[in-house]
This record gives sequence, C-alpha cells and structure tokens, in this order.
Amino acid sequence: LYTVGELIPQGEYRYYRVATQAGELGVVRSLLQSWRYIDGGTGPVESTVGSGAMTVRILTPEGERAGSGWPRATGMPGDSEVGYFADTNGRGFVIGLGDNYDRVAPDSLIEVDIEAVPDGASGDAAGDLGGSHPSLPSNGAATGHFGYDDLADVWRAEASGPVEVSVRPQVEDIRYRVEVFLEESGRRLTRQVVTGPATVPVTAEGPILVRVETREPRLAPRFTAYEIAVRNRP
Ligand SMILES: [Ca+2]
Repeated sequence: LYTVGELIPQGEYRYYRVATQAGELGVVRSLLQSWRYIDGGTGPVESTVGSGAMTVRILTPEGERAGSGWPRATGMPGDSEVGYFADTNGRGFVIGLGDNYDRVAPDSLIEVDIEAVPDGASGDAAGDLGGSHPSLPSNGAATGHFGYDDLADVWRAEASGPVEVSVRPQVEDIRYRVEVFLEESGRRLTRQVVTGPATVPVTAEGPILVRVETREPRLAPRFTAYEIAVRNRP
C-alpha cells in the first residue's frame, strides 16, 4: 500500500516505476480515502460531499499508454478502481497517479500486487515464430495467459499424423486467432478467428507451432488464462 502523501494539483501526475518479470501481471488498485478538496480561506480543504477522484495511468517504461488503460476512480471514500499491466519482456511498467479534472487528495491509496501469469511453467511465450517456444506435453495440455500487452503466444508440439489443437479460454467470450504452422518450413496449415473454446484439426508429420493472438480491440483489451492442448485424433 502506498499513500499519495501530498495534494496533487489538477492535471499533474506523479510517476512510479514497478519491476516485473515476463509472465507477471501487475495489478494496481486505487482507493479513495476522502471527499473532494475545495478551496478554503487558507488553501484547499476537504469538502463534506463532493466526489473525490484519482486516475491511474498504466505506461510502458517509455511512457506509452499500456495495459488495461487508465482507470479513473471517482466518488466517495472507499471507492476504488483497478488497472493492469501484463509483462512480456521483463522491463516492468510505470504507474502515473493524478487526475485531469480534479485534485488528488493526499490520503488516497494505491495497492500494487504482482501475480504470476506464465505460459507453461514460467515466463511468457514469444509472440512470433522465431526463437524458442514452450513445449506442449505430448498428447496433453498446458496453461497460458494472454491479453493487455501480452497479445500473442507461440507454443511448440510434436505431431505425427492427424491431431487436434484445442484452446479453452477462461473468459469464454474473448475473441482471438489460432494459427498452426509446420516448424521446419514455416508453412501455415490453418488460420481461424474464433470466440471462446475452439478445436482445430490439422495433419502434420513433425513438430508444429501453434500461435494464439487476442483479437480484442487494442485500447480496450482483456486478459484471460487459457488451456491449450494438441491431442491425437483417432
Ligand atoms: Ca502469454
């Protein structure tokens, strides 16, 4: 828990760096602790009923808009909002605290939690075909995560003959793309845009790469865990 500690003027922001690893989700909860500050005889004082406000900006280390966007908490003491950032490269992210439309009260709080959201055992799977990829167990399943800034994951699986690739996102109405490639040649065997659980049949001799990519709109992304499996077809 962090207390803002000062009255932040309207339109100004205070920035904080958060260290995360690839495959971790930063969760930033903002919590209002007072009513709106108004001008009194000797400076700003807390009012008795006006809505307080605080915006959390989620940014890349370069200061670009990222993650869940910029949630704004507004209302009475106790009201809160949550922002998120999914780390894909281990460089962490930046929180900006302030508000474009009002002052932010000094006793406003933010709470920062880091959750593990790996692809397979640890880390975040690369989104492109080059490099190394987490392996799916032979004729079995693994768990991955995508959404926010973690837009695509590529998995590797062995195949010898007819198999089916299945993806089952926890958020069932999330829209995403499934592509299957031959690892050796890079040839694409199939490409489908789906919503919710999907099963894609392919036939391959040798390793395949399965790429999943969230198709939610870029500035309003969502995040979900998913189960992915490549199983032999009878
Ligand atoms: Ca991922």
